[in-house]
Amino acid sequence: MATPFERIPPVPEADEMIDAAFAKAARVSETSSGFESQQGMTNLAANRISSRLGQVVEGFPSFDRLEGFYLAVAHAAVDVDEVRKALARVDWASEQVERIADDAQSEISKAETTDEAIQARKRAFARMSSVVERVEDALETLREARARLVAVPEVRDLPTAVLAGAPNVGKSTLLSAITRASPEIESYAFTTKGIGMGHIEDDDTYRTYQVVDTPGLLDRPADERNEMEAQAVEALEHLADLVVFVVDPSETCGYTVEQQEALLDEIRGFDVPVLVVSNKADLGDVYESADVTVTATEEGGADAVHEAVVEKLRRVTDDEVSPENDRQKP
Ligand SMILES: Nc1nc2c(ncn2[C@@H]2O[C@H](COP(=O)(O)OP(=O)(O)OP(=O)(O)O)[C@@H](O)[C@H]2O)c(=O)[nH]1
Ligand SMILES: [Mg+2]
Repeated sequence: MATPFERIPPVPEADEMIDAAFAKAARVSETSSGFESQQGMTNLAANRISSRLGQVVEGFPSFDRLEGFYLAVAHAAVDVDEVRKALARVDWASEQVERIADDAQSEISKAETTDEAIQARKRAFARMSSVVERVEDALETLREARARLVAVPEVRDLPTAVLAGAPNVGKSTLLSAITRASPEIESYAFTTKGIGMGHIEDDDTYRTYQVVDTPGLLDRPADERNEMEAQAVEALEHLADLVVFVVDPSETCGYTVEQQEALLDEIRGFDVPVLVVSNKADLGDVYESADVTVTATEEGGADAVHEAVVEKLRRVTDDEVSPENDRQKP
């Protein structure tokens, strides 16, 4: 496993970070005394906090430098703008803590009594805690983002089908119906944010194909996407050898067939073949111009999609066999 996200370190709680730093600093007073001890405590606490905050910021990949699939999934997994703002605030806090320590150093050096030095150190600690507490909501955002990003599956150099369609049409249900669903996949396949990834074995050619579900990216019109999301869609388009577009003609998804068709028109603008699937056949409606009609929630109800995806992706790989698949041939 190697994704750009797997090394993001755990994001500490503000309280926990402050307590640990002050506890460590308190140990200094056991080895020195007077002004020196107050300065040592302040420095140590500030270094602990600012380096911890710095590790958080550096642990996240630079979203500008992400490419291809991982750029696309970053946007599907988290609100990248929100994460960047949170990172900027945590970075700010780290700098503030260092500045507070610098101010305290000069105050302590000017103190005339040990008591004044102690008071200056205490004020510095109080200011540090308040700065860190102030970014606890940013830390919370990063904690959630980390949980989602470390769960991003590794993308392999395999023929790839990408699921698209309005929200709630049954993309995630279809993904687990047509792929080898490992428990690991199941756990994030049904969340609204978070990537679905599954694999299909082609029993005739011994090749493996991957199917990707990126909730939130290919489910609304282009004019509702910001620039970075548009870039993410482009990356996804690049990754896809086939788009499986799911239509819900029952409209129980909350979108009219017309709205879904508008989205389909956009996807047809991609330079990628499209397989149109009419889902929720059990509810009695059919989308007439679909390539296949299925009921994803019924046992074996989506087999026709499985077969169509295999057939289409096999044609892709007949043209260009990827190195990874080549090795898997017996
Ligand atoms: N009746 C019926 N319901 C279905 C069928 N397929 C999916 N559903 C239901 O439709 C709802 C949405 O299904 P999901 O698979 O979560 O849809 P999605 O497109 O992944 O939704 P988002 O990830 O939110 O965009 C769920 O309640 C499913 O149980 C089907 O074939 N028939
Ligand atoms: Mg889904």
